[in-house]
Amino acid sequence: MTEIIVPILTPFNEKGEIDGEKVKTHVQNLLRKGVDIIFVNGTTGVGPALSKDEKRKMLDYVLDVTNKVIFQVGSLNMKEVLELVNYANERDIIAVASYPPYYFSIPKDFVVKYFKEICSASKHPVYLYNYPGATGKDVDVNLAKEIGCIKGVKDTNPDFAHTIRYKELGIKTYNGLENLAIASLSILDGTVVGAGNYMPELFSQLREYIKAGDMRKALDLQLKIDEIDGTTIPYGKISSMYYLVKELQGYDVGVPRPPMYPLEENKVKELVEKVRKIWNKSE
Ligand code: ELE
Repeated sequence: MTEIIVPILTPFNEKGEIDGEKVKTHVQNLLRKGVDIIFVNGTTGVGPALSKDEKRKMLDYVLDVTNKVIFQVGSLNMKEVLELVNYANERDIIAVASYPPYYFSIPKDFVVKYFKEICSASKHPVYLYNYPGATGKDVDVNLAKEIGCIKGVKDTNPDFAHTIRYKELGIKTYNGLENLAIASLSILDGTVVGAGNYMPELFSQLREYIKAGDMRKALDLQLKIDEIDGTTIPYGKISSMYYLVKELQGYDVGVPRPPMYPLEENKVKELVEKVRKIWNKSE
């Protein structure tokens, strides 16, 4: 069966500290609603904005509930990357993942070296998190081939043809965009969806429709998901999720931490009303 992977948001309290109990409640609910794997320290989990200690804490809180985990270790500090890989080595997880070194203009062979170093240090399979729109680097199928040790990829890329090509390497291949979930769940190994934090059941339902060959229903549901996901953009997709989990899943996952600013009360009310209206529309 194809996999639904949720890049888990990172629950913070008012002081900006991670709240471990909230992580666990959230993971339990996601698994109950059909999510297969938790991706830790991704974009939605504000991975680049977490300290090394916070990244480790997130891993352990999730591991208290499940070992179906992909642990994102990317950083511009190589020492930290390797420490996180070693931390993962002592734990039972599916894979470690990393985006390439971002921000700096570097030649491709530096990217190759970066991933090779991770592979040599890791006892777990190493997955590539390719998100050219955010990192400014495209580690495409050819570069992944050159790296040689990549065992899976999450490609956050509107160019689905780009994602499909990784299959040439015979590796686990996921696309990371909500609006391509229908395609990812049909022909790839699954989908990685941030919006799965607050509407996991809709992605499970989407997978059911696809499995049953009911593509018309699947398409209508995909369009509903897109409409909901699109509604959150002006409010900040990541900030919105905290409020939508509370509203739609029924438990508290804390607040976002600046620079993901919390939303004012009137904005939350407006957002929730809009989303509920779309959610409750019949397909
Ligand atoms: C998505 C990104 C994409 C999910 C992660 C994910 O969070 O790690 O703003 O939709 O382009 O790839 O969150 O973000 P948007 O894999």
